Amino acid sequence: MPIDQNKIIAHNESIAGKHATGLSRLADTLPNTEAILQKLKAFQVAIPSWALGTGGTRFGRFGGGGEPRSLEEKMEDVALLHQLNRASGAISLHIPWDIPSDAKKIRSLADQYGLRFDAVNSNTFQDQPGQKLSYKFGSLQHVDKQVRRQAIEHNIEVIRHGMALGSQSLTVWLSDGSCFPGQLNFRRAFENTLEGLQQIYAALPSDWKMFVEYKAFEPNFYSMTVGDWGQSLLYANKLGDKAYTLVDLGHHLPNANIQQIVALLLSEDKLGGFHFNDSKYGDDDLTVGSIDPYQLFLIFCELVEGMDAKGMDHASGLGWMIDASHNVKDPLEDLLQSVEAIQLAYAQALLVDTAALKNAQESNDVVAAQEILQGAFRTDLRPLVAEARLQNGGALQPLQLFRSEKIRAQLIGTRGEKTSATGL
Ligand code: PSV
Ligand code: MN
Repeated sequence: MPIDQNKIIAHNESIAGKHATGLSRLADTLPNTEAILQKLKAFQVAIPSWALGTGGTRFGRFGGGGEPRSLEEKMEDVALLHQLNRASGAISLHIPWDIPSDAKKIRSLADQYGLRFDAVNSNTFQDQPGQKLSYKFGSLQHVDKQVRRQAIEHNIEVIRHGMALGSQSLTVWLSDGSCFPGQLNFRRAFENTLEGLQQIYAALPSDWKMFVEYKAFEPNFYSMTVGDWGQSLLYANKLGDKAYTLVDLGHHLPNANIQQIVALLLSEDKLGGFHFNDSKYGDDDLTVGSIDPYQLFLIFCELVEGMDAKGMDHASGLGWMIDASHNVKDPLEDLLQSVEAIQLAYAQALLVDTAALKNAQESNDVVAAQEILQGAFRTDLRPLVAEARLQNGGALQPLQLFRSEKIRAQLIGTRGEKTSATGL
């Protein structure tokens, strides 16, 4: 295993007293800490394989050393995260960046680590070495049928890789669109894309879901063929019951009310899942909760309320994934922060007094509604999240332990200073 379990136990013992004080203070003042704790313990967030190495911008990349060099090492990193927080028990792969050389071996390694494979992601936004036709002018939308065919076949290939690993969902994000007025016939681009998605959908196993991810801009800056939640929903509705919209928090125009989008997609039974991250301007892919934790909390309020209304299981009803990667943090530390931010927002949303909020809404008491939401948001539930980790066998303070054990230095020792297997 990536870290000796005894080290986790020793770490927990060293701060047990302080933790117990914080926890009992919460239990004494809040009504439902035990119920929140049980839900937190069941909640898992998938780690994207491409977030394990340092990201970059188009201006440069500053690799941090000790980054994973192979799929096996990426899994080792996720296993380490999971050992520390017990909330990262799944990995999301991107094909062809993560093609398993031997699916059986990879699957048994995952079993050994207690990991499962979350959504597999296709990639028609880059040309790969040896690829016959170029995606320069799009993939599923392309004017050339041969290019469309190639993109469809790639997606079907991705499904096959996912099946071999026990994955149960495919995420399709298309960079398709146009950079200039007149470049593209919007209607034909939509029709071609729909036809392609239909063929991919037809290849989905019966127990799979297909997530159609939208994005407002980048790499195309005049139009995106799956540019917003409305377009994604249109495709998903036309495709069928196994197709859903995927919400990447960084894929909206500034100031979009993401929580409202989430509420409506959920009520239409078309919300598939998330790519969590945070942003100030666009698709910044920053650490979850680092810029606007209140928005994250409000999103979780809609999720908890909407999922409860539908009787959905919080842990398994939707696809919970992170999609973040950047230049200046240790990627593993960043992911520990991201998972914790998600757990905190979830716990705070569970704390909301839903009956009182409903009352406030029905009586148009705007002030009371704000007090209720902000009361929950301003409650420090970190001891409860730590307790969930403890009860699941993880570390009370994963980040602290990661640093005190000098885990990055150890990884640099075994993997070297300048390594990277991320496709980005
Ligand atoms: C695109 O910006 C995106 O959010 C999609 O999910 C991709 O698969 C991922 O980032 C990696 O490029
Ligand atoms: Mn994404």
